[in-house]
Amino acid sequence: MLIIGPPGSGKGTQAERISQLLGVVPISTGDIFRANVKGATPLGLEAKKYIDAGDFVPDRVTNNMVREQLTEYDVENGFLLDGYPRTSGQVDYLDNILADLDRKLDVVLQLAADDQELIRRLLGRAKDMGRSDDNEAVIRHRLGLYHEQTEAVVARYEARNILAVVDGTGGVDEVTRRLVAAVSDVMAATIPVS
Ligand code: B4P
Repeated sequence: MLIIGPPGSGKGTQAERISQLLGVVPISTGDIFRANVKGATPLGLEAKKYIDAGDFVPDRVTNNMVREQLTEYDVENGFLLDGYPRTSGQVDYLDNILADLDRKLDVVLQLAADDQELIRRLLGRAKDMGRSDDNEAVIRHRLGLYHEQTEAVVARYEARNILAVVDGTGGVDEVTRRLVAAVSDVMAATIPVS
C-alpha cells in the first residue's frame, strides 16, 4: 500500500496507525531522511540541503534508498510506503522494484485537505517541534511541488483503479476509521465475482 497526500495532510500520523492495525511494515522516506540528517550520515548530509529548502531529494538518491528498504525488510505480509513515490520517475522506479520482488500494489490511499488547513497544521507543528522545513515560505514551496508533481502520481494510480481518496479533515481517529474502510473497499472490489 501507499499513502500519498500534501505536506500536513496527516500521512505520518496515519501511516503509523494503519501499519499497526493491518500488521504491515511502515516505510517513510521523510523519517528515514530525517534520521540520516540527525546521524550526520553521508545520505543525511546530501538530503539536508534539499529538505531544508522544501525541495525533493533527487530521484537517484531516494529510489536507491527505497529499493534497499524494500529488499532489507521482510515485507512478505505487506508494506505501507509513506511519502514515496512523489514524482512520475519514482512511480516507474517503484514499478521496477516491485516487479523484481514479484510484488504488486493493492491500494493507494490519498489523504485530502485544503491548503489553508495544511498551512495551519504545519505552522502549528513548527511551534511544537521546530522542524527545519516548517516555516511559511518553505511550506508554500512544498505545497506547490505537491500540486505540480505529486498530483500527476495520484492520477497514474487512479488510472489503475487502485486509488481511494480519503477526507483527511476531522479528528485523527475519524480519519483512521475512514482509511481502514477505504482499504477494505478497494480490496473487496478486487475479489472476482463467481
Ligand atoms: P515528509 O516527512 O514526507 O513530510 P511532509 O510531506 O511534509 O509530510 P509530513 O509527514 O511531515 O506531514 P503529515 O502529512 O504527516 O517529507 C519531508 C521532506 O523529505 C520532503 O519535503 C522532501 O524534501 C523529502 N522527501 C521525502 N520523501 C521524498 C521523496 N519520495 N522524494 C523526494 N524527496 C522526499 O502531517 C503531520 C501534521 O499534521 C502534524 O503536525 C500532525 O499533528 C497534523 N495532523 C495530522 N492529522 C491531523 C488531523 N486529523 N487534524 C489536525 N492535525 C493533524
